[in-house]
Amino acid sequence: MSRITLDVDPFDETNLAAPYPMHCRLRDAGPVVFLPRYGVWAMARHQEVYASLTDHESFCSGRGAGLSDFHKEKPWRPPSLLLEADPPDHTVMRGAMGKVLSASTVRGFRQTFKAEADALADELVARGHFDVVTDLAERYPLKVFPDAVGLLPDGRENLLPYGALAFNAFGPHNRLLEQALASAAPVQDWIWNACQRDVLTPGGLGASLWQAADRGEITTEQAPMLVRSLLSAGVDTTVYAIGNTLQALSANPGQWAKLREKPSLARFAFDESLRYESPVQTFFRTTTRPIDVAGVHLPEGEKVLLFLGAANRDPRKWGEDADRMDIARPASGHVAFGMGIHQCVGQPIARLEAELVLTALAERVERLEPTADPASKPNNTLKGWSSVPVRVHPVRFH
Ligand code: OVV
Repeated sequence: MSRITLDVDPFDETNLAAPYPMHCRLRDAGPVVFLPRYGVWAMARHQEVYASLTDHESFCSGRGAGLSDFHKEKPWRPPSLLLEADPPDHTVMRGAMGKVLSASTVRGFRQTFKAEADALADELVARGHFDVVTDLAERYPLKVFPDAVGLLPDGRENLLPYGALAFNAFGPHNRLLEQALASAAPVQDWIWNACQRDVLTPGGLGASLWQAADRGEITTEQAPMLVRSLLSAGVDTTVYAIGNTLQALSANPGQWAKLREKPSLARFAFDESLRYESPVQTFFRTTTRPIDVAGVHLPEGEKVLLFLGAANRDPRKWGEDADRMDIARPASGHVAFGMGIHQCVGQPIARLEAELVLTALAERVERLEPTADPASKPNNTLKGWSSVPVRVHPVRFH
């Protein structure tokens, strides 16, 4: 089959803010299409995205999970030992990180995370109106996650700019990346310092990674790099995820009502929201060999752009109402956390944070009424909002 090309720019700010019409074009054009603007291939259907994510031997991560090919260009920072690595090296790092972020460790955070979620919900309900993003989706993870990692109180304002930089850096050298890089040096210095053993509180996730080095499971050079992965992937992702979930639920009062009726649906509501508006929209892979995708030939060493957010709305997988948010829908099989060996290792923490925030609000709030249109927050990889103002209609007798 001959190659299908499509003249779209997925990193243009209009498409970043409103990607869904473009997703439809990409999926309908074919199982894999060539984007001449960047000289890369793109997949936007669930079947091919899923298949590529689970075939790490043919679609590698070691040449970068962004547009830049680490075989051809110097990475903006030393590559992540987790995200930007392949087996067998990746396997060791994933084992160490998986142990530190295990379900049982994360169960230990529930009490303190719940107390913070309840206190914040009480405060916001008492206030009567608030901004879902700045007053909740940013505040909550920025409190509980750095505490869990064991960061000192000072300098935490560097975490969001660093995450924004890391996720913009997966895209092209456009205005967004240039802006993020402009003021990045002090942020990067602060982050690297925060990864060192002597500044991490005993008992935290960061200290656990250093203990893995003490036990010889990883080296003392690898330990701070894995702490850096926590700080790169653990903040903005959850901020966008919680913001997107509450934006979607406030815009769909019927869905909020379903959650109110049964707050134990919180985890399902979160999965459906991840499917419906995926915080991480895209990742790249690089072909390790010539490979046929649905009859189309891809050479070795080609960048492939995987549209997670488009796969999650593919009507071929989810049916004709894929664009509708429905918390009763079985959303499992979405690829918002990725799939395969690189699937998000921090999921247990992300899910705990979301569950507790959603439950605390569902118990206290009859309705979250949007009081203005949400404002989108442009990023080369993340889809979300910079502002979502709402009025609270409280439950009468909580
Ligand atoms: C931005 C990002 C996403 C996922 C993983 C990492 C970074 C990492 O540094 O490992």
